[in-house]
This record gives sequence, C-alpha cells and structure tokens, in this order.
Amino acid sequence: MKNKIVLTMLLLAMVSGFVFANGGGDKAADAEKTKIVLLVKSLGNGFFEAVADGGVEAAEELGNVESIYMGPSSATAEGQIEIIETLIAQKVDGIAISANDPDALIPVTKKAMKAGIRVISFDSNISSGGREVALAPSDTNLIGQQQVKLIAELCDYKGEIAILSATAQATNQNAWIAVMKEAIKAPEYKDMKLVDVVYGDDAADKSYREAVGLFEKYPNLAGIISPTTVGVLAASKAIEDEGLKGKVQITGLGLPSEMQHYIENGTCGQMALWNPVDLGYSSTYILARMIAGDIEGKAGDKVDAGRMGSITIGPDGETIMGEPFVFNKDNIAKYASIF
Ligand code: RAM
Repeated sequence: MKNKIVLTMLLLAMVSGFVFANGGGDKAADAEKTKIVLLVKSLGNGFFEAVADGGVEAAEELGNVESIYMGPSSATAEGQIEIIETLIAQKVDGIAISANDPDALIPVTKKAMKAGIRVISFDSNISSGGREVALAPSDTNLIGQQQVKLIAELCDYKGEIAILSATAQATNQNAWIAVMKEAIKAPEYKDMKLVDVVYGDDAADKSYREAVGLFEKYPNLAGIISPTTVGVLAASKAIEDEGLKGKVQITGLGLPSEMQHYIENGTCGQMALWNPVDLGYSSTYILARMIAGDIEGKAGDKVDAGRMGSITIGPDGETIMGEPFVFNKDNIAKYASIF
C-alpha cells in the first residue's frame, strides 16, 4: 500500500511537471527538467503532505523543475539512507531532507554531494558538513519558549507537565525540548514540573499509547506539550477518549486542518505552527537557485524565492523562515482550510 502511494506520488509529480512545464508534451524536454526531491521523515504525515504541495507550487512557477516527494514508511534514518542511495544512482539534481537524525545521514549525503547532487535540509536539520543550507521553520528558542508559555496559560501556571515527542533522534524536536527544559526553570513557572519526556515516533498509534501511558503513570498530570503534529493529534484524541478533557491540557505544534475538531471543542485550548506549504516551497526555490548557479548556498547569499520574497542564507548555511502562528477557537477555521 505504502509503496503504491510512493509510486502514485512519483507518477503524479512527473505527470504534473510534464503538463505544467512542457504544455505540448515533449518527453525529451521532460527528461531535461531539474529533479528536486523533498525527502521527508516519513510518509502518511499530513504536515509533510502540505510540504509536498509547496514543492509542486514552486516547481510550477519555476517551470523547468520537477518536484518529487519521497519518504520512508516509518521515521527512521535507515529508511532515508536507503532512499538517498537510490537517488544518487538516479542522478537527481537536488535533495531537500527533513532528517530523522542529525548525524546518521552525513556519510550518505556527503556521497550525494560528491556525486554533484545539491543537498539541503529543512524542518529537521542535518548537522554541519552533511548539507549545504539548513532551513529552520523558525527560531529554536522562540519555539521552545512559546510551547512552555502555551501550556502554562492552559494550566494556570501549575502542575505536572509531560512532553510527548516524535522520535528520540529527531533534530528539531530535540532542540525544542532542550529549550523547554531550560525555559521551565523561569520564576513564573515555579509551580510547574516537567515529569517526563516520551516518544511516539511520529506514528499515530504509538503516540496514542504513549499519551495513555502518561495518564496512567501520572494521575495528577496537568498538561502535555506535544511538539509534533502527529503527537498532538493523537494525544488530543486520547484525552477525549479517556474523558480527560478539562483535566489534562494539551498544546503543541499542530496542523490546523487536523486539529480543528479538538480546538473547537476545547480539548486543545491553543497550539502553534508555521506554514508547511511555505517550507516545501522555500526549500524547492533554494535548491533550484543553487542548481541553476544563481547562488552558491553560502552565508550572505540572497535567494529570490518567489512569493516568499528574498531569503538570506545565514552563517553555516542556517536560515530561518519566519515566526510560528498561534491557533485557537477564534482563528482555527480560517487556517484549517489552508494547511
Ligand atoms: C511533525 C514532524 C515535523 C515537525 C512537525 C511540527 O509533523 O515531526 O518534523 O516539524 O511535526
């Protein structure tokens, strides 16, 4: 089934690129298109499907680009390494990776770069040396501090708090959690205690089980922070199913289209996120400009990124997209129709 989805997406990507860029149906020209792959943590995640939409949008605008969406069936570095090996053999032009591990991919991405493939990471980054540009959705400190503030407001600044994360190796979640652990030491949070960090691996069933495990282990649990779209959705469902709405608060990084029900019925009072469509769109533009030779991908380079304007590459290739939005009952419907 999953293989079928990958194949269908590949075919769709090829067909749409073909129709939009060539119009007349010139197969030779199609083969000459710049092939840019968005390699995500895992398939079946609505967040990354929105990223893929952004890739296709950018490819259509750029005209000579084919956007290809790929990912392993579960969020592992091994699965991504296997795919990158295949992409090297296929001689694609560029790969933008949301990495399942900051370091484990480096040997294979180095091999890809040596073979002339341009490699950037986005969303969940690869350490320096394993990619050229690293596009973060927002400032790490800002995200971590905001998550603690959001749960504090929901819990009246008191009680036991747990974190339900994605995988234990995820670069992005681990960086945010490190900030949360520091942030919660601030005086205004003195009556809040971080009791546990558990991992749902960005799989809906495991995340759900981990949430239920927290309710059992901590009968006085006041709130959960889940900085993953998969986790926050699963935990919200677990809270509702277990009749804990109002007793256990939940916040995190949630996709409005998936969380509308839980925001509107008050299970999740508020949560944050950025626009994943913009992330796929920006990544595709950055790679396309690097492949075309318009920029090197070095600090100080300015990328002309379509409707995202000009993106400046920072020191060590690190680049930030924008600020997270906060969603609540008042604005969720508007955003749910977009991503
Ligand atoms: C999940 C993934 C992704 C993360 C979002 C917030 O979809 O873990 O990497 O950025 O949540």
